[in-house]
Amino acid sequence: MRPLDQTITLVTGASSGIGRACAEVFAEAGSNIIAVARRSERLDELRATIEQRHGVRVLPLQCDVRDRDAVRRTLGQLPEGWRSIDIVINNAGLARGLAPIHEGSFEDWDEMIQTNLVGLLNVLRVVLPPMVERRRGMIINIGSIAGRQVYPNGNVYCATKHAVRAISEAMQLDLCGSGIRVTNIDPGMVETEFSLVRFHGNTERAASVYAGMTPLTGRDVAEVALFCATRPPHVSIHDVLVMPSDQASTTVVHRRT
Ligand code: NDP
Ligand code: 8X3
Repeated sequence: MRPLDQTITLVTGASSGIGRACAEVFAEAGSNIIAVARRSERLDELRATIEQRHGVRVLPLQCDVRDRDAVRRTLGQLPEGWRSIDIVINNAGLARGLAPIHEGSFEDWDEMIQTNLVGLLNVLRVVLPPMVERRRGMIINIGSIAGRQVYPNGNVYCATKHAVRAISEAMQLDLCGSGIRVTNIDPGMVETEFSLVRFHGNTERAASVYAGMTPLTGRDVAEVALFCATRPPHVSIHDVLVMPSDQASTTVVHRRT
């Protein structure tokens, strides 16, 4: 018996980084996986790998979380056998740019707000009502250290992650006694495609973010999420801050070079 046998976990942003690692780690624990992202070829590859390795079922769903109608259509009308979701990992998100507030790009701001905040809400609003009806379920929101501390030029990204934190706390109030647990996980630096996306594909600049220090891996974060999800039903881990040993805060990072 594995701890999550016969369960269903929905992961947004499952095509890369922390989300992909969550799909792997939760499948290892026996959960069937609904994998959501925009890049469908990556989701197909994930399905083949995970089904073969872990003997669970994977449902790949191409969906842009910013598109409210698409989220309603895709997650609101799941195929037979996939409707009873046990765990939702709200992970899809991104940073775009790193600029002082007076030089920021409206396009970058819109993309971050629409993905990290509106997208997360779109998903929650569709997946929560059936959970409330069943009086069972768990939501894991992936925030960030940037949701606790702002840093120079991080303005709007930090604001979206502060908002995720506020939503997690609000959900804990609204859903108290409902049978649904809400966990907020705030990671520090994790080496994924995050910085490549932030710097619009500039590989050199992305690599420099992690130079001389040892960042977290997606798996490190996924294992924390799994720990939270496998506590007994009367235990709710509300809030986790998980940092690389080399990082003390958003601005204090120990580098060996
Ligand atoms: P990656 O860029 O590796 O992964 C981001 C994932 O989000 C991808 O699967 C991407 O899939 C998905 N995604 C982005 N936009 C959308 C969208 N509109 N609709 C659906 N899926 C979307 O980065 P990380 O794994 O690092 O990031 C995951 C989360 O972790 C984010 O919320 C990020 O803010 C947070 N985080 C990251 C940290 C880090 O240092 N890396 C630290 C703290 C928090 P696709 O492009 O295929 O749609
Ligand atoms: C990602 C971590 O500090 O680069 O959320 O913003 S940070």
